[in-house]
Amino acid sequence: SEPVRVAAVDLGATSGRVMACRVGARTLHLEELHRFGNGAVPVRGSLYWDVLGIHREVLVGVREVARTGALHGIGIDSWAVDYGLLDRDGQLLGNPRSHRDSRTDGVPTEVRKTVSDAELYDVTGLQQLSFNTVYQLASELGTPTLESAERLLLLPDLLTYWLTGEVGAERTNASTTGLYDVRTREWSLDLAKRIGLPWSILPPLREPGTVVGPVVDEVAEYVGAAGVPVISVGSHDTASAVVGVPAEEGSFAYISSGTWSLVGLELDGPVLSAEAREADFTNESGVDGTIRFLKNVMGLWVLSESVRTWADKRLSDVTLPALLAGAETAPALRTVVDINHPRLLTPGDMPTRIQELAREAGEPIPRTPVAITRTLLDSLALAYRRNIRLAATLAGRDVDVVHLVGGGSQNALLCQLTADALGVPVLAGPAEAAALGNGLVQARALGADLPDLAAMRALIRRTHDVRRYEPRVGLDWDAAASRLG
Ligand code: LFR
Repeated sequence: SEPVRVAAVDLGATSGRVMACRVGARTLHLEELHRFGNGAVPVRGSLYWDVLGIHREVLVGVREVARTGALHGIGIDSWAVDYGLLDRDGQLLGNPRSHRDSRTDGVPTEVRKTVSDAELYDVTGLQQLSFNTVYQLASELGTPTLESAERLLLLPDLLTYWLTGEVGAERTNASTTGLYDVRTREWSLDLAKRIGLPWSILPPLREPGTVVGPVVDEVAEYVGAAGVPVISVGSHDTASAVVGVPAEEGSFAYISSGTWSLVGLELDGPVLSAEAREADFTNESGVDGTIRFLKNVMGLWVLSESVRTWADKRLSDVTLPALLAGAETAPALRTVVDINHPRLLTPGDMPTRIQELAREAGEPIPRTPVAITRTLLDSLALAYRRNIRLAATLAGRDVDVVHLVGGGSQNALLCQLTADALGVPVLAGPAEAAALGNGLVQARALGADLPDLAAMRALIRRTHDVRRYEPRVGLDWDAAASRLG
C-alpha cells in the first residue's frame, strides 16, 4: 500500500508537539513540525488549562504538516483525566481545570461514604488518584457549571470536537475517568448514579483506530486542506506511548517517562485482586483491547518544577544538562525519598519539599541543586524498581527487560540507574513513542498493513534505534529500598 502521512498531535502537560508521521511498508519517519510550551495557569487559587490556546497551537501545527506535504489524517492524544463541559448549544462551559488543582482535596473521602474503595476498584480497576475524573466531577456537584452541562468531553475529545463537530469518548482515555467499567467496557452508569453525578453527560464511547469524521470547513480553510479525516487514536498519551514501545513478544515491562512516569506491564485482562488494589495499581485500557497494568509515579515533574524554582531564584548553573552532569558524579544513594509523596503533586518549591521529606525520613538533607537532582533520580529509579517488581508479582509475570520510552529515555543517568536498580537491561527510546503510537494507529485506520501491535512494534524496531543499558553491580539498592520502608 501507498505510504501515508498523518499529523500526530501529542499534548503533554509541559509541552505540545505536532509531528508529521510518514508510514510505509518498511519505513516510519517522524518529523516534528511544531512544538509549544504548555502549563496550567493559576488564577485566583485555581489551576486552568488554556485550552483555546492549545487548540490554536494544534491548528498551527496541522497547517504546517499540510504545508510541507500530504495530509491523510489527524490524531490527537494528551494527558488523561481532565475534561471540558459543553452546554446544550455545544458551547464550552468555562476553562478546563488541571488535575493538579486542589479542588479535589478531601473529595475521595466524601465519595467513599457512598461507594467504598473496594467497590470502585472492582468496577473500574483504577489507582486511587485524587484527581481522577470522577472526583473532579464530584467536586463540581451543585455548581451552575455542572448543572448546565450537557456533555463531558475529555481534552483530546474536546479538541477533536472542535476539529470535526463530532462528540464521543475515546475508550483508552475514558478508562482513566473512574466511571468506566473495565470488564463490560462500558460507562458504569450505576457508579455515576450512586455518586449523584449527571450520568447523561457521558458521551458515546469510540474505539481507537476509527475515523471520527472530516474536519469542519473552518478548520479546512485554516489548514488549507479539505476533507481530511480526524482519526481516533489511543487518545490517552500513555496508551499511544505503550503502542510505541518497541518490544518483542515476551516478558517486558515498560516505563513511559515524561511529566509522569507510568510504570507497568501490558496484559490481556485486568488484575482486580485485593492485592492489586492494596498496592494501588491501575488497569487502564490500551489499544486493541489490551490492559495497561501500571502505577503512576510522580516522575520528572518534580525535576522540571525544581529547575523552574531554581530559575526563579536566579541560581546560576541550574540548566538541566549542567545538573545532570553534576548528578552523574555526585555520591550515589546518599539521600532517598518517596518520590511519589502526595506533597509533590502540586506546583511549587520542590527543592524545599524534597529537603523536608528527607528530614522527616531521617535521611541526610541534600543541600545543593546537584545533590537534590541526584536524590530525585536515585529515588525515581527506586520507585521504578519497586513498582516493576510489584507489577510482575501481582500479575504473575517475569520481567527480563525494561523498555523506557518518552522524554526520560534521553536522560542517560536515569536509564542507567534504572537498569542498576532493577538488575535487568533497560532499552531506552524512542523518546517520541506516543507520537509514533498515534501515527501508527492512524496509518492502520487508513489501510496500512499493520494488523496488530506486534507489527507496529516490529516496524519501530526496524526504523528506530534504542540504547541498551546493562545493569552495573556495586551499589546496594536493597539497603536503599529498605530505608524507604
Ligand atoms: C501522562 C498522564 C498519565 C495520567 C496523567 C494525568 O501524561 O496521561 O497517564 O495519569 O497524565 O492525566
